[in-house]
Amino acid sequence: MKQAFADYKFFFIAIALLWVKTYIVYKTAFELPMDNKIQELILFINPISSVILFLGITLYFKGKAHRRMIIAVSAIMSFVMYANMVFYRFFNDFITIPVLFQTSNMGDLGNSVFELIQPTDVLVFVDILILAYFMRRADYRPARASRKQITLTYAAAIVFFIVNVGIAETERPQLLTRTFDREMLIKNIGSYNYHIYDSIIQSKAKAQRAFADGSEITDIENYTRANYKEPNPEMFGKAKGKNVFVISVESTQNFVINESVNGKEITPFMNDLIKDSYYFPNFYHQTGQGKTSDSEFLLDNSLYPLPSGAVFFTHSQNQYNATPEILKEQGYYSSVQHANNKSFWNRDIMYDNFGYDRYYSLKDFEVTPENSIGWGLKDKDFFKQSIPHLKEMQAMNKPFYTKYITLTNHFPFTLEEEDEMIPEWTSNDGTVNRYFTTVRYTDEALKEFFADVKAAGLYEDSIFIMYGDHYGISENHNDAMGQFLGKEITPFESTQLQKVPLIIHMPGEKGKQMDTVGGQIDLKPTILHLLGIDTKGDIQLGSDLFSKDREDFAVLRDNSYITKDNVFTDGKCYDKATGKPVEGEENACEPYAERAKTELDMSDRIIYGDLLRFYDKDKAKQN
Ligand code: GP9
Ligand code: MN
Repeated sequence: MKQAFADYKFFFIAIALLWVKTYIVYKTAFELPMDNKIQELILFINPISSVILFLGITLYFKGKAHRRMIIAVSAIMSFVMYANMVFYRFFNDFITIPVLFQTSNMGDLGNSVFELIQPTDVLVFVDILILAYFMRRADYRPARASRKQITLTYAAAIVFFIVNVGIAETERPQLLTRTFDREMLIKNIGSYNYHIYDSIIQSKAKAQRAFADGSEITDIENYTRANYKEPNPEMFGKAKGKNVFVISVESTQNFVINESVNGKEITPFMNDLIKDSYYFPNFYHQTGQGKTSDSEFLLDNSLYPLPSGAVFFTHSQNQYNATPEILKEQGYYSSVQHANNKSFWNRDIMYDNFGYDRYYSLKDFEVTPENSIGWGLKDKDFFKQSIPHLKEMQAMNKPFYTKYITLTNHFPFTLEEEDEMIPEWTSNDGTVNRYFTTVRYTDEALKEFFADVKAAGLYEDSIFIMYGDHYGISENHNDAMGQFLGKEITPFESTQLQKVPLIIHMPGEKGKQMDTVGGQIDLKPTILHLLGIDTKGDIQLGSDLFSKDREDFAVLRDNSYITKDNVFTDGKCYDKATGKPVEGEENACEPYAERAKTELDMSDRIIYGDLLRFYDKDKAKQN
């Protein structure tokens, strides 16, 4: 035994290094709040099983090859860790396999990646260099390990894993069978095991499609039929035959509306527009890891995006019944305008699938270093350059549906001084400080755009639907947000910060504030009904925001849900009036719990099983 330790000295040192390093990264690079000592213990021991598992491979090699394998395995595992660190800085989340294969996205991150990488990051790899140096100096060349030694090593990995999961199960029952969030998985089984777990989940998804059969669509159809809400007769067809401008306003949260920073209004144009529009202050984004693309998925399908990965990537081959396709039947021409690579978020493929006639992407805009910042073309130039596209669409002699996706108000929220309409805020959180200034810029771009649309003679015959795609300020910035809002950011407040503005502007209509609780899932039936298109019989999980029968309800992709009076998040039911967990009547949220779960599950089933391929809409409509 002692001999084995001596023979494979560096093998054991490598295990210890990787193990301890992983723990240090957990504690320094991620925010993993610990409730008690047991959780801390679980976190400490959770890397060991996978570290042994993977470094165990090196035992199949002898001499120099063994040495090289130690370096290779340590480097790969450290790199996986590092990729998670960088990803976390941006998304406040951990990588999942589908996201990992979005390499085109990762490449395009460009500027943001630069902002996310820090000089101290080299520390993640330094120990490997030192290890390599000492192995060489010691001329470490062990003989091939015996079968018994290898078996013992793997047995140790298994034992560590069982002990790990055993303790975790007592802490968090049903950890692996129920869907918890990624943070909880990392905390309990560790980042490497999490990736293994994730790959199993993803393969399962692949299998799900293969095994799905047509009968499953029936109960989904029954559910959506039963939950269908009759349109408000005063609003149905109100915008029949009009052009539709959908404007996805990057990272814009509702808290900036009617707010000032250092005495300066953040969104003066939108604040004005709201006065002549239908404005929904209780409207939530429902996106997951697919960010903007998830919001687009919600918009055009009235289905939820996925609990992990971006549905635009993972299920772009599915059958959908998206808005552009429906509008085509009604004689509409549809397009998207966004000055980014067409393949970003796999948009080119997915748009085609949704039935968009045209995608005006990067190559359709003139993008130069002068008119770009951060992620690309500045919003003002983007809107300006879109006017000729509108003329093109107009020349088709058909009404059009066009979706704009803005870009300037994107992390890291940079702007040239000449474009700053209001100065940055002055907290010690640069991201939050800059956010207000870039939101203000986008607001100005919108103002100019409306003027240009009017000048082009397109205003009167159109309606405008503007909404925020998702949050811009993640929970990593709760301190500064707390300072801005003058209150502590509790899980309740955090959920309320997921509100994004929704403004429906119809020229000639006065509009009003609509307090109904809703989300992006409701956009599709709302828009179609305004255009006088019936949605009864459609498979949709949202409902018309103008419907008189509507219930106040929104489910977020992290399983939180919001009703008229309550917010359920983080396992607690909060009272909106007080912002505190409901006391006494614990059941205030309970009647909605089942519905929230059912709707998310149903949506996942539709997507994983590609169930819409079994749905004959025309036949269903006749019944
Ligand atoms: C990229 C833009 C921003 O094309 O939509 O993407 P996001 O990071 O917000 O999903
Ligand atoms: Mn976005």
